Amino acid sequence: MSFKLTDEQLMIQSMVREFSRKVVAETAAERDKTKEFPADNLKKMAELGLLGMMVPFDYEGSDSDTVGYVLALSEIAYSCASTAVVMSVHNSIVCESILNFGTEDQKQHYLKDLAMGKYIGAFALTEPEAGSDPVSQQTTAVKDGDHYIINGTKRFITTGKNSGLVIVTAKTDPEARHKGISTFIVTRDNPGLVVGNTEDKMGLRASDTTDLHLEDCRVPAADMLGKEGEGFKIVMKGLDGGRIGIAAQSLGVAQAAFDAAVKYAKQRDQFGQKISKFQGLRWIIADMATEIEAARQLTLSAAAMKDSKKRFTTQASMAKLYASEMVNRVTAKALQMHGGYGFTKDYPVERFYRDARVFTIYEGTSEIQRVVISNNILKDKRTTK
Ligand code: COS
Repeated sequence: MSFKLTDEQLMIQSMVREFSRKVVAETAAERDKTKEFPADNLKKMAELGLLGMMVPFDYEGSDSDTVGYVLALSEIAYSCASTAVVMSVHNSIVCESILNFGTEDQKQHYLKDLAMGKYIGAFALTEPEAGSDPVSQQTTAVKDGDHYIINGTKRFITTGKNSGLVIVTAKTDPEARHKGISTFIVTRDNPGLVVGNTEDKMGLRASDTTDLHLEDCRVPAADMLGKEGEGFKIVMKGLDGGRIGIAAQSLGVAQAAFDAAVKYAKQRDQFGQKISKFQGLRWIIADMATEIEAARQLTLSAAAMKDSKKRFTTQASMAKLYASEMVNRVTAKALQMHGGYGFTKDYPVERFYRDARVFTIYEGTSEIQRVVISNNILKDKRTTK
């Protein structure tokens, strides 16, 4: 499959590139130090329509396709990976899940506000003892009249503190496995939604990652997303789209590291010449560029497959696996090319290197992506009994 971007996709790319490099880039290094949440970036991104990118116009979105979204997200990640992960979870998982599974009422009440950026969305699946294996989650939702009462603890929740709405998974039938899980929309004003510990992370430091405690959290039955017992499929479908988002973030950070490394190699003199003249470095540059291009094609291909409404689970996992592993290789090489300077905060590559590290971990580790890809090829399995 080859890609000729449409005029609209090219327009999105160039508009977001300009915004990202002028506005988002300006505060990225400082935010990495202070861990300040990028609320001001997000406010401006809402004005540009970047917080409801794949949401139809009818629900105040930008009605972009996934390819356009991937291009935009990579551009934001190029300047600030912390801002990009907030944008990714909000668009890829939260908006998309409500769009795909929400009732008309939920779309009117929540999706419109999300798309306009009135608040940011979060997605609470992971628990202290349930990461790669979400079926083993302990959070429960018990029916009580026209409400459900949710109790449990969620862990590593992106935008756990700064979101206005959280999609929460819970077991409505603790005895059942996949079919015992349901999803709920829980809003910030719910007194039973309590923010716990905020992680002190190696990278993506301006994006808050927190525990969320659900303490007798009463949620109207009307705020269940999808049907009872449908939660696992909603989550898996959401993660399929989310994984394309992580691939897009990987592309953006890799491109930033690559551009920084090329610039440095053309400026730095050693042994009486620019270090870009040395064949050893030129081969590294060639390998980096090739890997970035391969990841770009995989990511755009997964996005195009999603846009064509075909099942894209395998392609999303392939893109996520390859792009997230690629960005870790590329940022490590870019840092190495900077020599001792790469190890300092005077150059941005050390931030890129730290930010990229989690990409092979969140929204499904590389190992889980390999499980998904091989399961779909072999189709003879269930990983768990
Ligand atoms: N889209 C729609 N439905 C899906 C799906 C998808 N991508 N993946 C699975 N399903 C459905 C299956 O069709 C199956 O339905 P039936 O019971 O009706 O047949 C059901 O879900 C169970 O699927 P499966 O047997 O594949 O589930 P497993 O428990 O074997 O595990 C893995 C699947 C391991 C792949 C899954 O648990 C996973 O992705 N884990 C990682 C979770 C993750 O990313 N965590 C990070 C937290 S988010 S930061």
